[in-house]
Amino acid sequence: MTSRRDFFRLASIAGGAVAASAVSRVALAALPEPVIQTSPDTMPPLVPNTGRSYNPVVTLNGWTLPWRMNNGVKEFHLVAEPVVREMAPGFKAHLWGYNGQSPGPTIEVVEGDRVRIFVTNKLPEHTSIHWHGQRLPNGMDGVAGLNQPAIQPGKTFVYEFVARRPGTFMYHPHADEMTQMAMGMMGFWITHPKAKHPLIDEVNRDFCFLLNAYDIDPGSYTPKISTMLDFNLWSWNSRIFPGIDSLNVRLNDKVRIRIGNLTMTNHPIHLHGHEFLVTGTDGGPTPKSTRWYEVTTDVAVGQMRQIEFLADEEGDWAFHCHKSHHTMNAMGHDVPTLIGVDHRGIAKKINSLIPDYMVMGERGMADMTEMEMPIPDNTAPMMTGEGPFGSVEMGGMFSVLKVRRDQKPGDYSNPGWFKHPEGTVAHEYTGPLAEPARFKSEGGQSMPRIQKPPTPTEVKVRKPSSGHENH
Ligand SMILES: [Cu+2]
Repeated sequence: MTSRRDFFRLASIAGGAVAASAVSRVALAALPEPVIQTSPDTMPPLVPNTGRSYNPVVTLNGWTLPWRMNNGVKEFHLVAEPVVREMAPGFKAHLWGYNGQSPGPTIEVVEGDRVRIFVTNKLPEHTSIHWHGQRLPNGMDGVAGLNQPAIQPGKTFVYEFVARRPGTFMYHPHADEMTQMAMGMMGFWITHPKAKHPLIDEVNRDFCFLLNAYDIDPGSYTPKISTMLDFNLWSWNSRIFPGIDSLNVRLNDKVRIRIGNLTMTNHPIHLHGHEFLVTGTDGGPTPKSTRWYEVTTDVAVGQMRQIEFLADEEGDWAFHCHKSHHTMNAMGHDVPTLIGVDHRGIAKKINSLIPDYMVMGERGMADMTEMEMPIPDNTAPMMTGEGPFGSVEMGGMFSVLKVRRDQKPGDYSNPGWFKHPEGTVAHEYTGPLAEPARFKSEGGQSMPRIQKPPTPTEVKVRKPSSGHENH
């Protein structure tokens, strides 16, 4: 905390315009104390106690960086450093991030705020920060080599600009980008409108998270940085299901969720039980005439999306990426589909050589979650999550929107499982089963085929075994 005396001392130092350059010894003494976060839990919203007021966001499994007011300027201190991030209970990754966590803390400001951000580099190599999506002086844009010299290890740089337009933004390095983003260096930035905005509604709950991805071999701790597409951990704010907190809201709350994508592929984000509007993109709020209701929105690489909906259906609603391999955790990729393959003969032969040999996946992969096979130290099961009715068989980019009648305003705590009203849960049918009636086709092919093969070919669907190149 800054004392009143410090405040006036700082005010005299920070008079003129500051360029993105190494700060002097005198200014170093004036650095705001860096705030470090050690917990991966979702922190309560940071209600502003200085500056213009606003309705703060909640960062999923994250937090908002406190600031200090210095002569009307909001001052933040980011520390780029190696961190240990718990990606799910029992699974810790050695990443790079900011202020103790990956992603870094969310920065929240108000349209028109003058913002000064000190960036201290405690990484073993140089870095920089690009303020993704912002209007700012060219020298503050953070592309090392192009707009500024890189921040060398041990150095502190200062960025300063006015948050000119309200919206959803991100920050990330623009120096050795492939390494530093693969290691988890990124964060969220929210600029709230300074007054009532015709295109920005007041909401009861405002959540945000980044889409990120890692390639960490089972049993190891550090991401492989040369991976371009074939990641094995698909995460929200460097957390994987069941490590991602639920989004807990009150019945009839107006809810906004802000999503930014810093992975190398697109993610169709899908919400169950409600229809939402895309109310904001990279460029700010969307014109009302461009909004239509949908249940899935694709967030492409480098994009931000804001969705909004009325949470008017009670229950535990799945909320996830719709690419099915993005709701799974680390697994071998070259797994052929074995559904429908009869292993009995083979298993017998192999068992005579390897007594413990076990065939997997001939009824799908769900049986693998029941087997609870031993997994290497420090990894997450491929798909898991114990729900009220059994395993959810999910991993990666999956969470739950919990809508409750009795959730208090401003209470973000997990209310537990939904208690379904009598007679509203799908259940087993135990009556007689009729023989299936088969439809006869009414159509026919438009033209006969020539050079027909002598015998018809039947194709059985099998996933390509070459990996995930074609996301
Ligand atoms: Cu995805």
